[in-house]
Amino acid sequence: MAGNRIRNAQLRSKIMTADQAAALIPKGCNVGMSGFTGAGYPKEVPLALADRMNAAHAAGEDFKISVWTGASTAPELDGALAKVDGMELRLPYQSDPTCRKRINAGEMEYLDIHLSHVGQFVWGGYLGKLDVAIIEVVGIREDGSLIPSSSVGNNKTWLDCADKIIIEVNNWQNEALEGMHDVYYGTQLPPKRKPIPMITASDRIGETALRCDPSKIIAIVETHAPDRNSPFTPPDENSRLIASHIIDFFGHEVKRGRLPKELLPLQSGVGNVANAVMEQLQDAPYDNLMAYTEVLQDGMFNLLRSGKMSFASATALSLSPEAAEEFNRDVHLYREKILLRPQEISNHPEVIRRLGLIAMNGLIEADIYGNVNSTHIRGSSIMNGIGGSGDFARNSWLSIFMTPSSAKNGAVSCIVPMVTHVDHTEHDVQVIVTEQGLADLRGLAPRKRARVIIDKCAHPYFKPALNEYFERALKYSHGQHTPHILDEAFTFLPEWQADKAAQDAWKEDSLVQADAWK
Ligand code: 0RQ
Repeated sequence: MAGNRIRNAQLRSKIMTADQAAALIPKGCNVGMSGFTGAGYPKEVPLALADRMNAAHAAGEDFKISVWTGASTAPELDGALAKVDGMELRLPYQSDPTCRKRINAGEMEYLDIHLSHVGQFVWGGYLGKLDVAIIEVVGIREDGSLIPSSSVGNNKTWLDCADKIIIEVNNWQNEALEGMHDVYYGTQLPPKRKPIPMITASDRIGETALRCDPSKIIAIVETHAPDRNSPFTPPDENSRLIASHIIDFFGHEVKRGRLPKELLPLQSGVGNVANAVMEQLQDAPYDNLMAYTEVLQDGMFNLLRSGKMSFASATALSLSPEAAEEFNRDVHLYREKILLRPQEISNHPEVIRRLGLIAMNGLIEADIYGNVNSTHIRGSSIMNGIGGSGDFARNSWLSIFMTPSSAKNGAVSCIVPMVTHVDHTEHDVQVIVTEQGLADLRGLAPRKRARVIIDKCAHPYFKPALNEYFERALKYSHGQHTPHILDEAFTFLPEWQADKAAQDAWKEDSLVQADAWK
């Protein structure tokens, strides 16, 4: 195994152990790591670095770094570094439980940036200097260029901007991945920008490998480990209902001539619900589907396998262990069907707008006017991050958000009077879907939106309270464009709803307030 993936003979002299490579990473530096939604992240150096940090902390020394990635990684990276309290700051998207706990405890900083913005922020110098890049690749070519792994993410930016580079060559990933990447080198900073020359999702516009200055490489570590994605849960009843509302809606749109019969390129977000929608498209009457997305999960992979989908452009494969094994074995079958691109291209607003995507993303809560919170619990605790949902929601042809109508075993309504944190404003949200139904908000002014969202999307248990809130807002709100009772908008919580006395007190108060405003 040793060396044969490293075709540049000179670079072979840089091969060392993960411990030796980790020893080259200084305290307090900014480190750009590969990895996007559990794919293509470095598997060994971060673990060795965590050990080093642990030893330093035990000896009473401070040892933290700032970690920049493409998106979420895995327990061997985010989990390991968070566990030893080794991260000063993390950006741009994470979903690790230990990391989340530290962020919400105020023990580490988290910058939740639109995924398409990260590259230009780094190029613009707003995030400081990138000291070290740690990048997983499948191999190194004779000319020193790098064959990307199962994700591309921000690797191009990290390699271009970092002072020093550590490479992990993962022998587990199939070498036949070579040729499935499309790395575009035409992006510039303003005012020198030119149009990105992509007209359809399948256009190849760049190179198959990442350019890399060999003099910056300080270590090469050989690994042999699969990406550690978790399995998807089989679609539950709610996911199946959400998927069928969306598929019915597509049928309606095709019938009215508002969508072509092969639909438009699909973007599908992370998680089980997004995956279930893709699974259900398998039996829907659409062929020649295309995807222009950031994450390619099992559901989409199955569509490609069956031939229902002819092509998918993404920045990462985020497959269950079974699907990853299958893909790794049969890469040759997908060579003409998948392109992996840098996230600044997969999520680029210009391309998303030009291709006219159908974007489908999850949410935590939506309000009766269509504002969406994708990231925060009760306005203050982060769940994962905005990821690419903002890039797609604002710029797609059709922007769909989906969620079960309630969370926490039915205790919490996901439709609320006013969201406790806004990621996607009412202006970026065209359709909201729950297992109860689908609200098409296009062309509706706020009061009509409220009626449709409550009527179609709210859980029957919460519907009366939402209607009651809205009716009183219509009566007492200061303004009638987007009627609200501000003192009450955030008290729509289960414990408050169970407390009749508290509700009566609020009603009294809002009457007094409304009088004061008159
Ligand atoms: O928490 O597992 O602890 O119970 O939120 O919710 O229903 O499992 O849904 O996995 O589809 O995730 C928005 C988080 C949905 C995801 C979000 C709790 C719920 C559960 C997850 P538990 P579900 P999903 C492309 C697009 C932002 C990024 C994005 C996300 C957990 O879709 O991160 O879209 N989106 N990127 O119990 C309290 C509520 C709640 C709630 C849900 N109202 N109150 N808890 N939960 N609603 C990909 C990338 O950008 C990389």
